[in-house]
Amino acid sequence: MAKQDLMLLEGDARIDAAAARLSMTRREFLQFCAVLATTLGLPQGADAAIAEAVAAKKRPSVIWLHFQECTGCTESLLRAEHPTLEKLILDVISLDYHETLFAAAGHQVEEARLKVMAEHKGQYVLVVEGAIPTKDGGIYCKIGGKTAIDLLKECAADAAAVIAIGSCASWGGMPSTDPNPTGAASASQVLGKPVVTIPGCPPNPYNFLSSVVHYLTFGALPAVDPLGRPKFAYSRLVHENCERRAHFDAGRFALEFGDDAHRHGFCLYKLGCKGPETYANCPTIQFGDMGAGTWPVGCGHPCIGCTEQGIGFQKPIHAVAKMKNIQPGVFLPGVIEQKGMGATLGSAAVLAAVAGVAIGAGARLTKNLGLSHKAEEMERAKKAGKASGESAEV
Ligand code: FSX
Ligand code: SF4
Ligand code: F3S
Repeated sequence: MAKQDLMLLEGDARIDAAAARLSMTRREFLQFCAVLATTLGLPQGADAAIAEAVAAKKRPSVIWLHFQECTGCTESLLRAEHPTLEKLILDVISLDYHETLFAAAGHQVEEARLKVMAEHKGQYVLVVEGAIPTKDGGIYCKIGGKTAIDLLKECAADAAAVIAIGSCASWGGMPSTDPNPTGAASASQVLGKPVVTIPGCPPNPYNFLSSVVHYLTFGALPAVDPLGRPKFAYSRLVHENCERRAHFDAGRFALEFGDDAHRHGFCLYKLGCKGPETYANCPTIQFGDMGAGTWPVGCGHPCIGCTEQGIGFQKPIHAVAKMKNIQPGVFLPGVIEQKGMGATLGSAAVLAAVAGVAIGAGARLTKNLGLSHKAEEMERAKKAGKASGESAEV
């Protein structure tokens, strides 16, 4: 049984060994386990349980299948800028079959897969990357003479758990975009049963790592929503935790890529940001461990809703999002007031306070969007009037 306190791991040589394997100090390793526990929303003591599980090195055998996709899921795991992430993933799992990473080829690889399946019957974890073409008997994706449909069913039959990684395997993703010429379907559709899904194109490697660590620590994958998505990662809208949310609430929007508002880091809603209808933790965990701002909106591009079926690769990029939740965000970063356009912070605060109390959040939203129209007019007037070449205030 896992020890409930980090103090109890004091002097445990396995912790030092695990830290050394990952090129971390003992402190960094324990801190990392604490971060994973927090990401997973686990109670006190879970950090010690995670540290003990990772240190014990009981790595589940993993068979990783590739179907219709770009291999971005694998790339995002392995090309993570933080070397620790890749090391950790390969340390907590035993990646026994992976078509992209295998040095061997052909019959040798097929034999390896069958061997892993026989030796770890009922115990291995099956990871599925890519959609499965179902049209015309599944002939549009064949590996070793077998269709993706047959391979998936064969490997899933004796798996302890199935994880669909990326939007393609989770709900069809890009290959399933209209008119879906190959009949691309999700792993769960082909298997006819729910599987754990980690959508995103690519998905965030931390969400995969956290799910696997949960499995390693507690012997089960994390709690999921009705779409099979781990709740710890997909229960909040991107819009709820977006660093530009204060601009949205203040009615300050970029109207064109490269305009002053865009350069000032204002909200991208009017450029088609799908954050208000997309569930994902991108703004909180970000990508690549490169520091603040390393996620689509942080880089100045609207969220395209890559995790959401019916939005990513389906809804036009310029189409404005449907507002699913207009409650204030959990975390609202401050706004550095910029000169020139939009509402002042003071006026936005008064508006928000008055409107929030008196006419409710829905009306407040309407007001705020109205406020932006004023800003739009000002922006247009400014553009029409000003000589080109004038530099923006950034
Ligand atoms: Fe690519 Fe994976 Fe997108 Fe799909 O990611 S990053 S097309 S979700 O299956 O390789
Ligand atoms: Fe962020 Fe997009 Fe929401 Fe604006 S609309 S606050 S850019 S998620
Ligand atoms: Fe995808 Fe939007 Fe996150 S495009 S990566 S869900 S910010």
